[in-house]
Amino acid sequence: MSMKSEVEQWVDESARLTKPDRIYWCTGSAEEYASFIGSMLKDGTLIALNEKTYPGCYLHRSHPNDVARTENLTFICTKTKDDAGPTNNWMSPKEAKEKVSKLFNDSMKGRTMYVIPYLMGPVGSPFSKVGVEVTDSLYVVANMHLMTRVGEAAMEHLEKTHEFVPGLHSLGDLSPERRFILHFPEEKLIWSIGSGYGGNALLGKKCFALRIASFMAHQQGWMAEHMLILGLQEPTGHVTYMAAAFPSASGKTNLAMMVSTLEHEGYKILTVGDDIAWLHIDEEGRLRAINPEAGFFGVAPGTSVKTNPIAMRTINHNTIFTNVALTPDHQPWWEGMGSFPPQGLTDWLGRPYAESAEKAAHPNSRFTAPAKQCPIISPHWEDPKGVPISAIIFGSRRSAVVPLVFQAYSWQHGVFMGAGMGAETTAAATGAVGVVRRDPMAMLPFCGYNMGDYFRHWLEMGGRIRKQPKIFRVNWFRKDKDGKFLWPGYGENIRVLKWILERVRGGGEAGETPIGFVPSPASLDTGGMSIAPEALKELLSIDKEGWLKGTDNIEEAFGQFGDRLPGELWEEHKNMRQRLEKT
Ligand code: O2Y
Ligand code: MN
Repeated sequence: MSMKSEVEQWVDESARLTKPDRIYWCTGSAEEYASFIGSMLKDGTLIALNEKTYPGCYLHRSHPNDVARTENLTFICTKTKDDAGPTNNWMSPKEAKEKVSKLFNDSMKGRTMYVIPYLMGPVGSPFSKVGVEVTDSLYVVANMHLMTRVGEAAMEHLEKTHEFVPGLHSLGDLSPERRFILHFPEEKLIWSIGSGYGGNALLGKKCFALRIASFMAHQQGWMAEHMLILGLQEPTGHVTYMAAAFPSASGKTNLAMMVSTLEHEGYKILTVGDDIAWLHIDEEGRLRAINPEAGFFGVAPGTSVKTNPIAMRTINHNTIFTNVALTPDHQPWWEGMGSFPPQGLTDWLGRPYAESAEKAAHPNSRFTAPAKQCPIISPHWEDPKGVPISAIIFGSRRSAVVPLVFQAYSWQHGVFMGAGMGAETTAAATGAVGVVRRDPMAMLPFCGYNMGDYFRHWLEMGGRIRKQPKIFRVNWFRKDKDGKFLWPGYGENIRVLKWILERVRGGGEAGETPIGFVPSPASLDTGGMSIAPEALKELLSIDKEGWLKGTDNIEEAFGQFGDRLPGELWEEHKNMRQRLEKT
């Protein structure tokens, strides 16, 4: 059977269950996108934005109860609970299908089913993979057009690779009681119902490119990670590529698009990706990364000409905004955009904005924009071979304890550092904000299998990579006793990346500490920036008591994995505690 027929067979099966009135196969063409936009403008799904200042841009307001990923309704449906591990919600495939097929039954009656064949990764790359999403949401189709490569490219890749990940999506009735995001990694299948928002509904992103792909990567000897990819260009013109894992809404897009404050010295950033990296080992034993996505689905609040001028230039045309506020002259507006809320502002719910009210834009409001519009997109962002990775960076929001930057002693120590990473929670998922939880490698919500096995996979990959990237931890978010950020962040983060680059080259001064190699204040290039020497000292200081408490938390977190946690990580844990106790 041809691959097209296999896809058709699965689409027929899905249609028998959901009973759409019509089935439409997406081609991915510009005309198709324009016609979908036209339909959504007509039925009110989209509002056109100011054609002069935001050409080709639209606003969508999601259902007010459907504004973020819902981790509590997200399940990994492996045959055994142990294979999903203690950090995932689990349902058996049988129970999941019985329960949720009832919700899919007739869910597309009166609606059109859109079939979206899409490619994750550059055209022609041996590392790219095909997904087919069927959905009854045109908003999802339009976003998939921006975030992936839809149509022909996917079908051609499919004929060569004979493998696709099917994803069945329906808005259902949008009720959280009947909302489920289900992953069946063993059969590489996704079912999502009851949400039309972001990570729950654009199945190529978190569902495929992370949860299903991490499972495939474990089986096949590669890695699917929640990482941005950037190139750091130095004065000679040489570019060094780094991949950095940060939890949701912790500034990955800002870092990936940073305007360096050392540009006058010749240090600048080139963007490869802002959220997901697929990493393979090449023939020479180097780790290479591709960005599986074709667009950015970034958090709007906090994005401004000051914090991310490149994003502002990326998203002022051909962009879909979701849940931002609307000015009277139809421009998008959000908190942290750098201007006061204008008179006559309409909030994300479509109500007149009152200053006394909560936020005008939802804290998890988003923009969806094509990556090719990014003014500093790397010329290699679609290189089929990927880009060679020299440094892996783990970062998270920590207002205390964790220094600005430090380096792991070895790959194994770096895996321990990533596996034990603590992070303050953000608005990207429903639940409390600002609470420290362990978020290993920033993959807690995205790992499609037992994280104990995931850590083992990291260790094994390290054994196979001949030219190992060096591993670092960063924290831009440390605060002083008055609650003020100690580090200015944004474009100044280039100074940290410059130190990382020096360390990659075998240079850069650093002291051995219980937690890793920490730069001395003098070894960071702070020339021309205003930072008090005491602030710099505090940023690089080791809070022994805080770290000891941290090792207790890590012990508890590691304990949940039982004998699936690699012994090497317990060894690193013991060594760190001993080093701390000795100081
Ligand atoms: O709220 C959502 O559904 C979006 S989540 C998201 C979107 C883009 C990049 N990262 C994330 C995330 O939660 O990590
Ligand atoms: Mn993310």
